[in-house]
Amino acid sequence: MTGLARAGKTAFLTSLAANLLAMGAGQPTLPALAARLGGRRLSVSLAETGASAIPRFDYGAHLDALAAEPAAWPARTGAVSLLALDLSVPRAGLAGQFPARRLRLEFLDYPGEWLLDLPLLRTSFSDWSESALRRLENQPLAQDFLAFSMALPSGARRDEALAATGHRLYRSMLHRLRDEAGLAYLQPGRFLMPAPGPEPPWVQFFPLRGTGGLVGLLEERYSAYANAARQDLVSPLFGKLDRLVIMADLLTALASGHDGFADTQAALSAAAGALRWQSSWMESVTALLSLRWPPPVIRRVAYAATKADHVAARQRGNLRNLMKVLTGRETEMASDYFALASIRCTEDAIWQLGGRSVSAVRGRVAGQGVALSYPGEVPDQPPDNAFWSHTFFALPEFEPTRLPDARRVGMPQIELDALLAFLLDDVL
Ligand SMILES: Nc1nc2c(ncn2[C@@H]2O[C@H](COP(=O)(O)OP(=O)(O)OP(=O)(O)O)[C@@H](O)[C@H]2O)c(=O)[nH]1
Ligand SMILES: [Mg+2]
Repeated sequence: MTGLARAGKTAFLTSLAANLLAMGAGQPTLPALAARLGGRRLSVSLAETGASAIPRFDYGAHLDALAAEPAAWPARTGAVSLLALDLSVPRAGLAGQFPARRLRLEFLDYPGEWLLDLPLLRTSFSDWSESALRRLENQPLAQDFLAFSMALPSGARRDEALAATGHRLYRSMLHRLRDEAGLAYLQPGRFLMPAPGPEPPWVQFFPLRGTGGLVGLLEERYSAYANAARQDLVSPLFGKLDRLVIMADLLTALASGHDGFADTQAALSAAAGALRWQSSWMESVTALLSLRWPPPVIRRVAYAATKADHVAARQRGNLRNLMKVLTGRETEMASDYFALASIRCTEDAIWQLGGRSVSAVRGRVAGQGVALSYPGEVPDQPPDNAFWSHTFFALPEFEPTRLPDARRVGMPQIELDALLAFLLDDVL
């Protein structure tokens, strides 16, 4: 389960756990999944941690935050974590007389920043430097770093202190681009979200054009970084992945304007492009390393545009289609597209705006109480220049619905049920 930073991954896992557990207890929380099961009743429990080395997803803390007065959204995620559920699924049809099938579902909350390291595994240092530097050219927040790299003599000699200074400037610029400019297409991802444990010295690199001793040093470090990212991917943890949910908050990207949207679009297409070759690439590497056959391959991908409760039902078809246009490519994986709200905070409402009725939503906006919102027309294609010339697309930030009873009755959602029915279709 992955998505760019702030895409809504933690909210998704929290809602998924609460709703599956409540469904197992007989609540009608996930209608599309129930329809797929055709009357068979799931039993669901949180799996034991056992001797697992991966931190567990803090389901309890996130539910407590949503149950508190006032309710709060889950905190920003700082590391990889795992949600594991044990399911028992009665068999369908004539096989119903055989014992129920037992499944363990493991969901990995994979930091969005790391998704953008996948394309690096296939890119040389000089190609990466070229494209990274080109993206920074007109970026005001990059001026300190760019001034430093311009001032370096061409063919600069191998110098660890210079490498460290450049790295420090580059990395603090990445942080500002994410936190102040809201950009997502930022590489390398582990500069923003470090891997656990002490940081190896080879992280100290930055993009630089040309040749010479310093470039040689940076290139060696870049290769070491790419190797470490590759090792992570073939570790037992990732080697077991066989389906994927990719999330993006396209509504916020639309509201952030032309440049912000272009950045999200580029980041998504880089990540989706890396996934296209991932299956064939992983296949050979995992087979080689583990002498296992057949190696697991990603066979199902769900693409979800999140926070879809910001727009009324009539607009969600456009949102789904926009996600499809931005990521859709021919692959041998089964894929589907969703307009998802993991934790629905609004209801649809009709609003009289400038003398006409529009399909709006109603929810609690921080500092304003209950308010109506119509963010504007969601485009079903990447918008053209005419779209950006109006500033009518605006998004409020809704407070989470307070959910004191989610452990028992689950929580309101949009299309989370359909997404799960697709993702698990073959095992159900
Ligand atoms: N209205 C609404 N807002 C949501 C929903 N899901 C997420 N959000 C908003 O998006 C923010 C980020 O959600 P998270 O689930 O923390 O996102 P994340 O992808 O885990 O973020 P990082 O861990 O920082 O990468 C939340 O704090 C909410 O403001 C949803 O279903 N509806
Ligand atoms: Mg998170």
